[in-house]
Amino acid sequence: MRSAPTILHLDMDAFYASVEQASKPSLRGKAVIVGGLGPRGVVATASYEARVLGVHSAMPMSQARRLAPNAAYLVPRFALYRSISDQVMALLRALSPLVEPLSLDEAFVDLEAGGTAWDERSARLAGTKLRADIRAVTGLTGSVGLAASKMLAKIASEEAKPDGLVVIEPGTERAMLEPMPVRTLPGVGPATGDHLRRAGIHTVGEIAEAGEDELVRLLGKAHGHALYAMALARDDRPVVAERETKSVSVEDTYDVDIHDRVRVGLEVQRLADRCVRRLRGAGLSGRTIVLKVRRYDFSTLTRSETLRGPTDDPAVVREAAARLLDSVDTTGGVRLLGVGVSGLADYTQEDLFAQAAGGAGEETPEGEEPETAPEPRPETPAERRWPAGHDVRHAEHGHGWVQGSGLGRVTVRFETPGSAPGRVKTFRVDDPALEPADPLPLVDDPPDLLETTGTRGTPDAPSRPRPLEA
Ligand code: DCP
Ligand code: MG
Repeated sequence: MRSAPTILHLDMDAFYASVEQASKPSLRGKAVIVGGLGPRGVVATASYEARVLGVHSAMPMSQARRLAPNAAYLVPRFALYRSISDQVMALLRALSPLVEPLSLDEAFVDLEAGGTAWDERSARLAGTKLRADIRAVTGLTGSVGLAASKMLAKIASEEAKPDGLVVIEPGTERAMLEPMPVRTLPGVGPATGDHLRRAGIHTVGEIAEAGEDELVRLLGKAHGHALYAMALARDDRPVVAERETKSVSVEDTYDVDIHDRVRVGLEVQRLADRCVRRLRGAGLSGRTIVLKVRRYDFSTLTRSETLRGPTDDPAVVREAAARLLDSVDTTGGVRLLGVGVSGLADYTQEDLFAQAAGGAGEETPEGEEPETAPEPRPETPAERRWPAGHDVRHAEHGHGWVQGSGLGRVTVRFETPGSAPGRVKTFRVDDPALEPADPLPLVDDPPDLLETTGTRGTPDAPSRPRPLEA
């Protein structure tokens, strides 16, 4: 492991919700919840003001509404989030060629490989400047962790949240990890966490104490080995520059073969949900759902189904996976299950709504060509034509966003990212003066930081020591 904290992990704060607050002045400082607003919708994210009320990612929307009845509820605008993510990623790529995005709002950067930092002081300066640059270009805050490994950099950025920077100095890692819950370590989800808890292991320090043999006995060779190393803060995984993602999948191996068909079904549903969370985290959607089943005798089957258009709707993926499972004989037992999504696409809002509305009727047999986009139906309900939070333009009143719609009316708040909080007006949904609009930039005149990178710098930035010339 390197001896300086030159691996940086950036994670934007309450990303989707912060973008919405930056774009809508009346929502700043307020509880904002972004997610699916339909009956089966879940929370994608909540602003920090809403988190105080107990609302968090992946919570059913109905529960969020009970906890935060006065919050603003908005439908995600993925194209906008992606364009802001692109701006952030470009700032990261100016620091190093080794940038590894984990999702739209999160990435590792190897500062040393980019020659941007080589010791604690230069790393801290680079992190501080990055946060200021992100703010100047996007108007948003991101939290930065700096450490000598990926695992610790990610833990540090979590500690830094919101709007902060934390450096884990090499040499202090183990003492810092010791009291932390086991769930802090990568790869410890609820299941592994439960497993460890039943063995009396609650903290990272207790993993280290238990010893490697005990960990392997509890979790199997690969997982036990890896977790023990992480608990000792040993993590040599390199930062890997972006690769084209071909598919997103998750799988679980079971210690004891599962025989119960109902249980197999439940596991598949759980995996489908997990897979969708990954997919969404990466800002993607996909057309082909894949189910993998390894049976008691190690025979492995995969089954797939291709939908008409890309989805990231958990209900759609769950239903497809369940249908695929129907065609697999699992008598005799199952030792591994997996659910994946391939045929990936960037999110498009239309796809998302089409899938959510169409439900189980959307799929076509594998190999069939997708149909062209359907014509907008005249009876399209107002909620779909005027999704909450989306931008509109009124011929007379100018730019605004949909605050709500229903019963033939749509309520618009007229404000822009640079304006003061605006006023609300209500129109008929078929008002010819009202039309959907593209989002406006969050920052009026962002500085072009990328052009000047390399020549510019914080005044007191030290210059990199150069090897003496021979
Ligand atoms: N996201 C999602 N569904 C989830 C988790 C996240 O759609 N179950 C989306 C919305 C988030 C974005 O991905 O804004 C980034 O995810 P993060 O986990 O980084 O969460 P936030 O950025 O919202 O908050 P934090 O400040 O905790 O990073
Ligand atoms: Mg985030």
